[in-house]
Amino acid sequence: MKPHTGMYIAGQWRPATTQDTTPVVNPADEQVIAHVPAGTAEDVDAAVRAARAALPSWRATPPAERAARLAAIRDGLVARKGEIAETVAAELGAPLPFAEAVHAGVPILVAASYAELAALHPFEEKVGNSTVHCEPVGVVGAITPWNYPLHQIVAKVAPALAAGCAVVLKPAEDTPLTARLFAEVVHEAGLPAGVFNLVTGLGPVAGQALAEHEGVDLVSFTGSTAVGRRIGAIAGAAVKRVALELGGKSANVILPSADLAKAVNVGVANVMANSGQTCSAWTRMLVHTSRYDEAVALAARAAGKYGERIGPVVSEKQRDRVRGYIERGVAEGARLVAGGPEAPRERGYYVRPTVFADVTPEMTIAQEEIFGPVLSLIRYEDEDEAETIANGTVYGLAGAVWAADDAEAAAFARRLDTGQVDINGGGFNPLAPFGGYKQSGVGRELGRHGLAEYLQTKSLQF
Ligand code: TXE
Repeated sequence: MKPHTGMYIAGQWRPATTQDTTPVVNPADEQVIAHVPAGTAEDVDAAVRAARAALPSWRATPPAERAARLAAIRDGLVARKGEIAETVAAELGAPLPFAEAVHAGVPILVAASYAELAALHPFEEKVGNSTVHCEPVGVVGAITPWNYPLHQIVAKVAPALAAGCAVVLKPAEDTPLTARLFAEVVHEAGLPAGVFNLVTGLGPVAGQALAEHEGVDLVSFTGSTAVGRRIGAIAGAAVKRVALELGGKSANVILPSADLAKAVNVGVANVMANSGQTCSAWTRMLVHTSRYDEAVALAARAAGKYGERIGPVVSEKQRDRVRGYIERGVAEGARLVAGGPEAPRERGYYVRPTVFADVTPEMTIAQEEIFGPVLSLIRYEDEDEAETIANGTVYGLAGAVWAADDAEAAAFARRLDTGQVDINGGGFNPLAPFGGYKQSGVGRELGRHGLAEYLQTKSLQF
């Protein structure tokens, strides 16, 4: 892995003004693999100034030309797919095939979708005697987490660029190498200097300075609900736009008519993917009482098969946090049927794929986001109870419904207070809006709804 020495500001690679750095650790073997600049408020200020300076001409660039730059970014991601996968594997610990298929593959689809949407979007519309102009919000401060390092970046930067915004990105301190790679791709794609800037650094230092900067017109944040709340308060006080994509505790509702084995196997795979570090993961499996014991046996068997195949979680902090939740589940009386809190290996931040049965809706493991490979099976007596349990958390990000036919599952999906529901397995769609009801967030990402977050309207009456 090559040394990582710079932040990217106004088209130049720079160290932090203080020359300070932070280490990047490979969670699979606990080795330091690089050091990255620890940006401060001063660096954030330089980046925001660069973005403001670049904004007028980028905003005035025809959408077709912005689309062409996005297509060049997509091509750059495609050309460096293998390198992206290796980088995510090194700093997140993701197994290489998953890193290539998902961590590199999905952002390519998202970048491609915005290259098309930028060209197609009606930035000017006639409404009665008015013309409505969709104009960029301005300078975007994007703060991203480590769980899907590149996807989280592209899901913000691509629509922002399509809209005509300039961007300052502050990626997670755990996974800055993927962000650096992305900045290289942007540079090679020929984006004018200052339109995209990268400041690495710690959340409470560089992240907070970015959210607070008066030159930032919109803060787009993905991460924990605790930090999201702070960012919402900062944005509220300054009356600036904000988009928050926060945690989840999604329900996988298996109706009695469903193909149980398929629903359970796909459900377990969904939770174990990325070592459970997915905000939309279906971490609560709701099963009708008549099929509950069968589902528990199937889930335990499915989780058992993961064994050595699962990657570590991102950091020691997250490993301890996830283990703490597993211990809490046991202490509150849930029945462990797979996995447990013990470390599966001597080195690396690994957690055993874990399944709990006899989980009741009020238990901590059924209410709080664990963000690790931990599944809770909850029983229900009838559909009304399934609805109450599914909607009975502060979150509302995603979910799944399984039934003999799609229409039955879709009818139940209408009863869920959540932004996205997969019907009988579903499948990723880069054009479908993604985002939360309730405390899972504010705003939407992906597709034209995601683009709208970065636009403001001006209507001219004739
Ligand atoms: O998140 P943080 P952490 C959830 C998940 C996980 C928990 C903690 O439950 O276990 O959050 O993870 C930046 N001002 N999710 O501690 O701290 C930080 O540098 C401005 C769900 O890693 O929220 C990083 O870039 N920025 C989630 C980003 O916020 C600040 C994905 C996220 O880090 C800041 C990740 C501050 N004061 C965690 N403090 C999802 N929705 O997908 C931190 N940051």
